[in-house]
Amino acid sequence: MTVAGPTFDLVVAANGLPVERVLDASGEGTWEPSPGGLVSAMESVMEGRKAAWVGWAGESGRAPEPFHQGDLYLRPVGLTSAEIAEYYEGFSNDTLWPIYHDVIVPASFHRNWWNTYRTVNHRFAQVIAEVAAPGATVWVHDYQLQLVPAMLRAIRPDLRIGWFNHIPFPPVELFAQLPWRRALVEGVLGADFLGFQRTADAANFLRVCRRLLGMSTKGDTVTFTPPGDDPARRTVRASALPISVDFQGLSALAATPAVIARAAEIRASLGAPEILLLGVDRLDYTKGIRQRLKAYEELLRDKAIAPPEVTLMQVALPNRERVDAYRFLREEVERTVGRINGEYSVLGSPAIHYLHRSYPREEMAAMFVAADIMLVTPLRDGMNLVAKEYVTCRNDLGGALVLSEFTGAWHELHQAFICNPHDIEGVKLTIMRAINAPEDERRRRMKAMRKRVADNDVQRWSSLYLDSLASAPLKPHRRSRVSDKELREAERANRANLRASDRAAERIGG
Ligand code: GDG
Repeated sequence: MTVAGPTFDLVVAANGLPVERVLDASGEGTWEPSPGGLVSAMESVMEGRKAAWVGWAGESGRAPEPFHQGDLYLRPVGLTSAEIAEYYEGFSNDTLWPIYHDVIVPASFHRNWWNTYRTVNHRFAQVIAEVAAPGATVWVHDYQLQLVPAMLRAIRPDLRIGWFNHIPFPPVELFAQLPWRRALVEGVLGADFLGFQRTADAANFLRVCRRLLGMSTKGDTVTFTPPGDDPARRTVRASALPISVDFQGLSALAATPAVIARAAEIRASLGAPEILLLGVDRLDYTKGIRQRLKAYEELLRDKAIAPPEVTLMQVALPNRERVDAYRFLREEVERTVGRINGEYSVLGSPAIHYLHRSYPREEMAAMFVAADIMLVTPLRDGMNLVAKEYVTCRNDLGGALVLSEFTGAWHELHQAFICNPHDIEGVKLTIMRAINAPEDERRRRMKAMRKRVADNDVQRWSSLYLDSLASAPLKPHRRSRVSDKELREAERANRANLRASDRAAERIGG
């Protein structure tokens, strides 16, 4: 007999739990916060809420027993090692991730990965259905769980379901490459409200609905007839709600004497450089680490800068190392760092301090306080919280942010020193501009950016999101001059056309 577990009015579902098991020296496992953008953002939002979080615990095999962390009930989902390879490393990170990030590396398409993605999404939907109280709000996160909203709605039509995409949503021309594009869109449209980082991402999604699936869109809504037996038309809103950071909490942490003292210690242990450049990224090809290192190497070659006066600290968070593109990236980055250090370091003062590991939050804050120039140079990034964390930590209005225009953060932080990471000459010039900018200009820029983040912090983001979800589902709007019947017929004809091309794509999809 199965015993029913506790149920909750708010359920968050994400690929990973907000904690991961870390083994200490004696082999004992403890649960530590898992690093990464999604968890950083949701941590403070979930604090003090009675809610459940459904996610994979990060290891293969049977799911560990559910457990509490403060008020949060953590409900692990088990994945086999084949599912980790096919659903997570494969379909999520080697098919969707490249397509959603401008195909910086080519995407791989395999039908068995897709089948496993479907299986795992269905398992998530079932687990969520078990922990959601009647009429509960369910907040599904990110590209790994795009089929969950529709699968969950089929099991539990009483729930209010939201989905938020942390990464970019690609232009229709790239999304169209996916042999399973229709199922992915129909999957997220099971939600009542869809959140994206930028207006452009929401617009790309709506364009996909219109152009690839023949649905009708108006403003930020899409109206469609869901597949299956239920003929009721639904209207779903797709809006931009840029994610943010816990401004109050993080700036208070950065103001503590311990963090300030640690920042001074970091500078001293790096040989007290006049100018400390800093990069902090998950080791991902989207983050533009190669381009940053190239620009830095050329500045050293040109003798525009040199250690010991100038040094670069690069923190590279270990990541997805079983996916080839990530292994190759790590090898290349480490080779490049070795070459640059061999060529340009002076005794006791390396040109680059490269750190391939994860640090506690306090240490990250100290690094942000210590750094004169923060380098955020992604080729494509949904938001980039590091940029917002850096300005949040600069209570002293010191430092300067060099920011790629291909990040979501750029849309809010216009006072940063902006660069196009593909333009190496431009990155070099921007770094030098940031280094040489008069102090009062830097302070002015920093002040404006801090105000922007303080006014739009992660608490505001989550309440806007949950309010939008609470006011959904929308009634189908009937103001269109075209009748409902005509719309339905046009949609049907469109669908038939598109289905034919989808079937053709499925035949060649593996
Ligand atoms: C995805 C999207 C979007 C980094 N090193 C350490 C560490 N970090 C923390 C940072 C930051 C987070 O990880 C990284 O967040 P980002 O936003 O920069 O990037 P992704 O992981 O790619 O996040 C992104 C985000 O979701 C949220 O929607 O902004 O576009 O790709 O918080 O501080 N944290 C700790 N130790 C480290 O060594 N503790």
